Amino acid sequence: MKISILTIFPEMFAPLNTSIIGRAKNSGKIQIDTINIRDYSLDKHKKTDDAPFGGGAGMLMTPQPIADAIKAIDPEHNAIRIYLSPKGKTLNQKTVRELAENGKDLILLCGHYEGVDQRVIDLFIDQEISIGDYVLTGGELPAMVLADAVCRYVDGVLNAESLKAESFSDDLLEYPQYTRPQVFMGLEVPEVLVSGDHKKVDEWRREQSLKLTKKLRPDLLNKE
Ligand code: 4G1
Repeated sequence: MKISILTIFPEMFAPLNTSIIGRAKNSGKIQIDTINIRDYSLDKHKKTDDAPFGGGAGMLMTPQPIADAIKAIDPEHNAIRIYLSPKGKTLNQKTVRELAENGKDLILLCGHYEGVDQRVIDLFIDQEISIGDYVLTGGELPAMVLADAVCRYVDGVLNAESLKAESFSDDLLEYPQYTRPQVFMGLEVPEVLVSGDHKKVDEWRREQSLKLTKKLRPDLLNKE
């Protein structure tokens, strides 16, 4: 899978070189390219923003550099072109899975300031996706969230064990987990987890997951 990220702040994506995603990049399982929109600006000062027609506060990203960047990296429109935007459909795990399994490369466009000229969206964007309802300074963190979530599903990025456990507990919250020491600041690990009875352990975890989900996220139980 290749993900191309269009941004005026490519240095914000350094965290993707760390941990599981960093390892997947280094081993060639995924490719994440950050493309600096500024490199495509034909302006003599490499400007990428301008004031909005009609007036108002703030600046908009100008269409020319974004359009030329997209035309250069995806001339035949083979990729799914996504604009991370508060107007988009809120991201969920179903959408993540669909994007991962679809087989197409992704182009993620990150807005900054007051966003992008509407004509870029009308001419070049396939989908708008939001990661939630709050105000941000740019679409870079949302693009990183989407890239992280999608890359987990690429073959070999996670160990098969983790993905299987996840599909088994689908749409439930995680049960409480414990590691050594068996007593910490006076609190003991639940007896069943040290009993050695794997069937009992599985039953306890399922029960805990259901109880927690009912209490904290009942909305997760009434899906599809
Ligand atoms: C109106 C949040 C504006 C923000 C209403 C989640 C937020 C991209 C996202 C904004 C952004 C609300 C996202 C707001 C995002 C232009 C550049 C848009 C930054 C910008 C609820 C600023 N998921 N926000 N506007 O935050 O890009 O994807």
